[in-house]
Amino acid sequence: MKFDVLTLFPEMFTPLKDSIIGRATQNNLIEISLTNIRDFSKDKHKKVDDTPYGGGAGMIMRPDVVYDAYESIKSDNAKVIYMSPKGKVLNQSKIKELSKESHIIILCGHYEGIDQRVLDEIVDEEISIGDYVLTGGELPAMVLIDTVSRYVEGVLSKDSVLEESFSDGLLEYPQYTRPEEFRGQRVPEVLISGHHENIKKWRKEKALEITNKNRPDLLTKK
Ligand code: 4FN
Repeated sequence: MKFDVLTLFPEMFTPLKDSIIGRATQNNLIEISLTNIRDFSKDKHKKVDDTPYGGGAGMIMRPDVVYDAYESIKSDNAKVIYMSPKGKVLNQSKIKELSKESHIIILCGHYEGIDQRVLDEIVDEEISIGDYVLTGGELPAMVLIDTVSRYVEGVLSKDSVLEESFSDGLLEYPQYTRPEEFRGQRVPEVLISGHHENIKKWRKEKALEITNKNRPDLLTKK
């Protein structure tokens, strides 16, 4: 799976080179290519933005500069995603769907956004990661890369994949490790009992309890 990111801040993506995504890159399971939109400015000051027609505060990214950056990396089989608060909110089923693509181009906005004409020209889908104000689409792009990469064959261990299908869209039950007693708090007795049926039942109850308390919306879904 190849991710091509079009961004004004490619340095923001360096942390991805560590951890699980970094390992997946080294194993050639995924490839992340960063294109600096600023490199495609024809201006002597490397300007990429301008004031909005109709007036208003802030600056808008120019369509010609974004388009030239896109043309430098475009391919016929790629899906172009614009990370935007106007998009549908990303969820696990969309993530699984995207993991079947072979080439994803991710466009990140900055300032007050991007001229609508280049979006209409190149974008297949707008996706949001949630309802809050951000300064740019780079963090959302990293969220997309992290979440989609997990489903690429070979990135996750078999255990993690099994564990996830078992948790079934609920929040997770509480986990414990050694020591058996920490600051007077003991590990729940059932987990030490070795009684696998009871452990399974206890975990299901705890998962339902926390989901019902904090995220009842997850229970009414599906
Ligand atoms: N954000 C809102 C309403 C109006 C504007 C924003 C906002 C970055 C370029 C977009 C934000 C949130 C989730 C990209 C937010 C996302 C962005 C995202 C994002 C600079 C223009 C902007 C009603 C959501 C609070 C700035 C709501 N997922 N504008 O944040 O790119 O992907």
